[in-house]
Amino acid sequence: MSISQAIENIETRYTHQPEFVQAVKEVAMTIAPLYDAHPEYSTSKIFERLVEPDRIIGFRINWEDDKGEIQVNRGWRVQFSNALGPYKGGIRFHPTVTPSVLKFLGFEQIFKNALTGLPLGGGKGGSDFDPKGKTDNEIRRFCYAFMRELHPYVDKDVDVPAGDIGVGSREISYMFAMYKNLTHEYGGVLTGKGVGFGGSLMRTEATGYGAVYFLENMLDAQDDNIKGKKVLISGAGNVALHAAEKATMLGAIVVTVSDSQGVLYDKEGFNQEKIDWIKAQKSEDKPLADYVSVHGGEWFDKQKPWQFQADIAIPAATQNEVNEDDAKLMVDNGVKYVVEGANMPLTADAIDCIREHRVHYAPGKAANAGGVAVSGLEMSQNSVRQYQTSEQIDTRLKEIMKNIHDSAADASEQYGQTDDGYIDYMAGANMVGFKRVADALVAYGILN
Ligand code: NDP
Ligand code: 2IT
Repeated sequence: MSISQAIENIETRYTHQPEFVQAVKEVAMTIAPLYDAHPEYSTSKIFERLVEPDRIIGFRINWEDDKGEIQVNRGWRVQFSNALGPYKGGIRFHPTVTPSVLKFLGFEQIFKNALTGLPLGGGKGGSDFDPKGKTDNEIRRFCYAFMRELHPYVDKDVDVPAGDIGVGSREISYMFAMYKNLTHEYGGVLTGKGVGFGGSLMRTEATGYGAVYFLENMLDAQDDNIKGKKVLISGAGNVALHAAEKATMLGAIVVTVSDSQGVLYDKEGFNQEKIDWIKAQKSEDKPLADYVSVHGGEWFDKQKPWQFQADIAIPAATQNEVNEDDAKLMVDNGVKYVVEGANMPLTADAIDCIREHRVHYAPGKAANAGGVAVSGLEMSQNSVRQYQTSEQIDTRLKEIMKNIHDSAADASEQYGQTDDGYIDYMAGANMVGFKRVADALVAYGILN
C-alpha cells in the first residue's frame, strides 16, 4: 500500500477525528523522499503501523466539588509508540480535550521525542475537565481522582506523563502524591515535578526557552540575529511567557501576549518586571486585561496578535489558532519567521500560505521539543539520583535545540527540499524523526 492510499484509509476511518487526520497528513506529505530511499519501510508497513496507537486507555473520573456534588469527567492516555523508549508526553486538562486531540498530540510526540535524540517513546493524555474557576481543593481532588484511574498504566519505565495545557507544577505534585500513595514507589513516573522532590531545574522554562534557542539557530542560518527584532507571541501560559522571557533577555522586543479572552499589546515591549506581573496575574486566574491599568499598553477583547507589525511570530497557545487569514496578516505585517511554541498552532492552509511567501517556518515538533528534552534529562537524573545545575541543564538544552535544528536543516538539504537558502524545516524534521522510529521498527521485525 502506498502512503497516499494509507492517507485515504485514515481519512475514511477517522473522519470524526479531524485534528488527528490533519497531523497524520502533514507527516505523510513530507516523508516521500525518505520513503523512496528506504523501500524496507514500505515492505515493513511502517507508516500503516505508526498511525495506529499501541493502545488507548479510557476511563471515567468521579470527583466531588466544594458543594459536595459528584462530578463526572472523561480521561484518556494514548500510548502511541514505545519504539524508542517509554511512552512520554504531557497531560492536558481542557474542555476541548477529545480522543482526536490526544491522538494528534500523541502522534506528533513520537517524532518530536525522536528528534531530541533521547530514549523516549510517544504518548499523550488528558481530560475534558475544565480547571477554570475551580478552587485549589477542587483541583486537588480532581488530580487525585485522575491519577487513581491512571496509575495502573504508568510507571517510570513504561509511560511517563508530564504537564501540558492546564497542567503545571501544582497538578503534577498532586498526581505524583497520589501515585506514590497508591504504589509506595518514589520514582520518576512523572516529569515536571517540584525541584525539591525529584524535578529538574529548568523544566519549567525549557519549552519556551528552547523555542527561542531554535529561533536563534534559524536566524543564524540566514546570517541574521535576534537583537532588536519585534516579536508577536500568543498565549500567556508556560510556553508563551518563558518564550517572551528568553526572547527579551536576548534583546528582542516582545509586543504581544494573549489568552482566550483577547490580546495585550505593549509597543514598548515586555521587560522582566512586566513578564513577572503577567505570570503572577495568570497564576491567580485573574484577567490579563488588568495589565493596562498598571503598565499601560492596549487590550483588544477577543482578538489575536497577528494584526500588528513584527519580524517574528511565536504562536504558543493551542492547535489551529492561526488560520489562513491570520497567516496572510502575518505576511502583510512583515513577519519573516514563524516558530511554533504550541503543538500544531497553524492550520494546513496557514502553513501553505506562509511557506508560499518564504516565511521561515519551524514546526512545533522541532521548535517546542525543549520541554520534553528536559523531561528526558529529569528521567535520567531520577535514575541516578543525582541532580544537575541550571547552567548544566541550560547548556544541554541549547545543544539539543541546535542538534534538532541542524539535523532538520541537513535532511532538508539531503533530500532536495532546500530551495535557494530557504530551509524546509517541516520536511526535514518529519524525515529525521520518522527515520529514527522507522529504523527501530524495521530492526524489531513485526512486533511493535
Ligand atoms: P498553559 O495552560 O500554561 O497555557 C495555555 C495558554 O493558551 C493560556 O494563555 C490559554 O489561555 C491559551 N489557550 C489555551 N486554549 C486556548 C484556546 N482554545 N483559545 C485561545 N487561547 C487558548 O499551557 P502551555 O503553555 O503549557 O501550552 C501551550 C501550548 O504549548 C500547547 O499547545 C501545548 O501542547 C504546547 N506545549 C507545551 C509544552 C509544555 O512543556 N508545557 C511542551 C511543548 C508544547 P487562558 O489562560 O485564557 O485559558
Ligand atoms: O507537548 C509536549 O511536548 C509536552 N507537553 C511536554 C511533554 C513532556 O513529557 O515533557
